Amino acid sequence: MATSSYRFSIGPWNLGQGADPFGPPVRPAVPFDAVLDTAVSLGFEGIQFHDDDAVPDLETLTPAQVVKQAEAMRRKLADKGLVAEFVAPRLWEHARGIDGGYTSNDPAARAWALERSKRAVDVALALGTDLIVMWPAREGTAVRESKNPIEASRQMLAAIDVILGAHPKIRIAIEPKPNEPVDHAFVPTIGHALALGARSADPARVGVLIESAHAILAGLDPSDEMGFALAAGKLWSVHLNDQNGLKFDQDKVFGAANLRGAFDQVRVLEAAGYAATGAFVGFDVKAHRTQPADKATAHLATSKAIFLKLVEKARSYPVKVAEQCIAARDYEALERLVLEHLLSC
Ligand code: XUL
Ligand code: MN
Repeated sequence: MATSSYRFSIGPWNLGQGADPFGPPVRPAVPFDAVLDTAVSLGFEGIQFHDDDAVPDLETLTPAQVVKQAEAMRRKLADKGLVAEFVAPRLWEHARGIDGGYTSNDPAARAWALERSKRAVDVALALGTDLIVMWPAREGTAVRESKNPIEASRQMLAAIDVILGAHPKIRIAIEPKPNEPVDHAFVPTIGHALALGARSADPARVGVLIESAHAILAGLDPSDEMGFALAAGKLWSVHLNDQNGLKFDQDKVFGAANLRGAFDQVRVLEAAGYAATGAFVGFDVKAHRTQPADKATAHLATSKAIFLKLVEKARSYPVKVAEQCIAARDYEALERLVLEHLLSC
């Protein structure tokens, strides 16, 4: 079975130190080179970057210095047989982005966010990728009346156009999340993201990255969200993970909370021939805080192993029998067929 035709990617934030809002880090920081070595040893070909993962302290450097450092990173990746998948401008950690970037009420902060995003485009191109991921982290509100949602929607669209304008080849994958760190985000779902993209200066260059947990947090089914984007030819990356209901963004191992939901996601990727598009499968998962440092890559290995098992389940799904159930409108029989298929060895 050619399950190996999928390309897998990780980001350095997937090897975290276990800090949460109630407790400090419990594991030593993982040096960037160790992230790359982990990627190689677990069979991940792509590296996902926040702009300053690739070029630390990029705000203190000239644009030319930023490009030089990103080019050096590209060579480092190539030496290990790795490639960059995407770059995301990290607006949410900087002091200037405290109230959001593109939708900040402070015009100086908005100008900074656009400049920083243009630097992220430079970083992406120097790393050899044309993909910018836009996770609109603090583009929203905790106090609804603090921002004007009409103006904010226009500002989000304007930011997309600035990024598209930075280079004719650059593509944007919007990664919507309905909440966290904000209470309500301005681009909370795939529908919002695709609607904005359709109104942009070049709709062909705006697509989406779907994270399973983000869809669940919006009360939506990740596989249907994927189907919606795939039907439009807009699914340019995925962050597969899981989420145990409506709470904080848990980034659990793929399938850990809802194995059938994970199967449905794999099924829709298979049905669309996602692997053949060359787009990556990322697992935006984090190790439990309880996990010892020397075993803190298991969440990535497990997510990938479960994904590959579910690819086999999708390929061995009894399609003919399922079609008979559907033709007879016997959805109870279909339910049983799916459950028994998932339980079969
Ligand atoms: C946040 C999230 C981010 C993005 C990249 O919830 O998923 O890690 O994937 O910035
Ligand atoms: Mn993500």
